[in-house]
Amino acid sequence: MAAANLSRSSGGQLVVASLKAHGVEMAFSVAGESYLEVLDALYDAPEIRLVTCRQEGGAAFMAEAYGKLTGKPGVLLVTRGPGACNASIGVHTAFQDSTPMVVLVGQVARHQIDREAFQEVDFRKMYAPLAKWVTQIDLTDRVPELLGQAFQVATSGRPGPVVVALPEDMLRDTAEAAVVGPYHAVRAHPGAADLAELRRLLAAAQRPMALVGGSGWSDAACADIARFLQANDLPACCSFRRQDIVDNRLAVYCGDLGTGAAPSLVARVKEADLLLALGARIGEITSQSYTLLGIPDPAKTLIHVHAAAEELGRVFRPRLAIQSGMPEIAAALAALEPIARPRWAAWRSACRAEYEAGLQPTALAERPALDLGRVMTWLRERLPDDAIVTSDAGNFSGWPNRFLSFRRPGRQLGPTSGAMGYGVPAAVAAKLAHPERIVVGFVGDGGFLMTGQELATAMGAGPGPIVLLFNNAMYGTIRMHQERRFPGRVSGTALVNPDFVALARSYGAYGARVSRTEEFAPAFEEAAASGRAALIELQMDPEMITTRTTLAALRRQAEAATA
Ligand SMILES: Cc1ncc(C[n+]2csc(CCOP(=O)(O)OP(=O)(O)O)c2C)c(N)n1
Ligand SMILES: [Mg+2]
Repeated sequence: MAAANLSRSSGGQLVVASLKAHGVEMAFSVAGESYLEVLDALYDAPEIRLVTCRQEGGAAFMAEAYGKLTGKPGVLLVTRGPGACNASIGVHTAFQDSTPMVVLVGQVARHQIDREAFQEVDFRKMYAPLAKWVTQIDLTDRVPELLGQAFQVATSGRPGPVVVALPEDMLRDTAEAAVVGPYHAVRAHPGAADLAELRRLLAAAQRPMALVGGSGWSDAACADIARFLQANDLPACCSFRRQDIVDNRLAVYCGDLGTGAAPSLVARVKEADLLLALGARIGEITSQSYTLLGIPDPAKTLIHVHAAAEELGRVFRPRLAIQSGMPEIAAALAALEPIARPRWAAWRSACRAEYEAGLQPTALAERPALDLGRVMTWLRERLPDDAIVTSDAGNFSGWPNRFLSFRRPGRQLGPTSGAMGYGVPAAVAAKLAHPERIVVGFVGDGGFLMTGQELATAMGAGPGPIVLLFNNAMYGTIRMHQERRFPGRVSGTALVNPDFVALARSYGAYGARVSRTEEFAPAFEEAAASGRAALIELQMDPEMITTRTTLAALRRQAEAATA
């Protein structure tokens, strides 16, 4: 416990003293007059780096990415109605991605509440389905208590975002209150009987598969789970955008169940007689639109391990359900006596061989001038073990997801919520947290113009991330769906773009345009050596709508199906 501080303090000072007591080192903000007391108290707290962002959507994604990367709550400060509305996309992302986050929102004065005062919003109502918990602190002397609760709730069980509304007059009032901290995240441990049953079920399996995913994986937990998988020669895949949990180079790793999942992997998971889901919710994307397993009877032995009791048995009925934190289950599995001579060696090596075959770029009738398969293969070799890769939402993300190789301490930070606008802010936040590492942000032309202005947040903050902008002059994902459902009828998905390189340079960033394969490596090296934020625009062949197929092929298939 931190020492009690019983001198008289303003609410704003108690907020900042509490953040310090909970170990907060960085906070992301867009300023507002509703929380001047907090900003002023931060003036006296150089231990907390206050990052001034350009739009609350970007700031919220930065806080979310920081939480995802560090496992500590990402802290966001925004103003009442307009700021909180802009920030909501990051709160929703933290909720779907199970990321610890604490959002402090300035609120109208207590004596004005329910008059629809200037920018007034009832945050308990607004954030009810988006946040794990919402509170409002109405008494200055309760700041330490309720912020303590906020950090506990954000980090314990299934992590998530907590929103704390701070009425501006409460922040001005003074009180004598003991500041407490730090928080202790509470996680369940697997019991001995459950572990014995898990081992018994696994020993009886013919074609088992592990599915790792979700949040809460420390580097040590990843190392433990790799030990368990290797000791049992157990093939493992991962859930959507959680490709960094198992080192992709290990013989047990067999690919990911994202939006561009390899059809061979989907078939293998369907064929498996036992699925050991570790941390994954087995949500809509991972379950391939709920087609992977039967509902509610999964029609195979499902062992489901999750941090939250309410996720277990929610959609799929598990044979064995274990509530546990990931470090706790991983340590227990690493210590479990391995299955002697597992009978699935051939099954495991067939799964792995299919994954390795998928790393070969799909053969095309005509090689495009900018061959993204070759670019990604080069990048896979080039990126160091600790590189951080962030991703926006869009079809371009199929390229890094399929061809890059992920492992700890490197990271893959992407929105499993599918929120566009995530890639650039996440890359900026990751580089602020780890200035010494290479951070590469993947984004489409659509997503870049949602939050690309956060490049300004990276300027003046030392070395910046390298943003790879995949320009196909369209909302490609939606165009893909359009070609499948309404072939040849392009509506609302074509984009007229600015000169992205000139735009990047106007921020003071390094900028380069690449339209041929051989131009990529020198541009990347120049960007890495530039010592500042960088943007490389990849002028794609717009026909290459996924890593596996073209727009023309999709249209032909759709027309043939409706003919
Ligand atoms: C905030 C938000 N708005 C809309 C969507 C729907 N959506 C998903 S992908 C996509 C297009 C992405 O375009 P771009 O960033 O250019 O990537 P591309 O698919 O072309 O590679 C859209 C509009 C979304 N996921 N998130
Ligand atoms: Mg696009």
